[in-house]
Amino acid sequence: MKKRTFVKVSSILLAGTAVSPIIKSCDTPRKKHKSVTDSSDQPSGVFTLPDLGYDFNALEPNIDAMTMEIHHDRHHAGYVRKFNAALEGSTMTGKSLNEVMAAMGPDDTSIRNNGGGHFNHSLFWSVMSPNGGGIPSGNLADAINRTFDNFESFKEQFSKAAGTRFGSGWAWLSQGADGKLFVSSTPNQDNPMMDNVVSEVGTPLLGIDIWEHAYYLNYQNKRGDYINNFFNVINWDAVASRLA
Ligand code: MN3
Repeated sequence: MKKRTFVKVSSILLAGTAVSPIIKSCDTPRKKHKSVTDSSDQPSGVFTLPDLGYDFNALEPNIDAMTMEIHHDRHHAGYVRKFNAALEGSTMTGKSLNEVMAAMGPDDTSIRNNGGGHFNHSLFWSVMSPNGGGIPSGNLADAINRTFDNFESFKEQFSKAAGTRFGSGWAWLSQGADGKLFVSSTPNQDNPMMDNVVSEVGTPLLGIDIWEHAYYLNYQNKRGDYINNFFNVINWDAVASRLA
């Protein structure tokens, strides 16, 4: 099958099977973290693969269609499936995704890896857009300038965190409980929501997947180019909407 046909057919298949769009979280002041997906509409213990919200090829040339399709339909779908299986019969059944992130311990291996995988990828799709790029404005720009002096300095720090992570993992821009922003990096599928796992805890606003499956088809070993081009697709409005 030709690549174009393949992508088109797959998009139709995806449209038919995706069951839960990424829903912007509502503000609940007592919550420590903002949701990536609104867990209130999901049955207890049953998490679903969110729709991308754009076509597989929509982020080209920055991220290629084949990578997006495999990443979403196979990698993320696999995390969701294994996460649901791991939750069955566990004490975390019935908790929201945010609650699971906060409650899990370092030894809850399958929930940590697959629940983290579900949380991280749901956020990742939502902070990218075919109309992305540019620089943030408003409150987010102010917060970035307060913490990092200016956007370029933030970009440098974020890119360094992503570029120097050894092996697989993520780099993050997060907001701590004190309201301040910080950049961090986590291995594997860990994230700053995991209170009992990571040292720098906060609400992730922006995350970049730096597993090789996120870029290797197009960029091979040039992780730096992938990180740089990721900035062309960042949906800063979506990032800003996650600020407390
Ligand atoms: Mn990934």
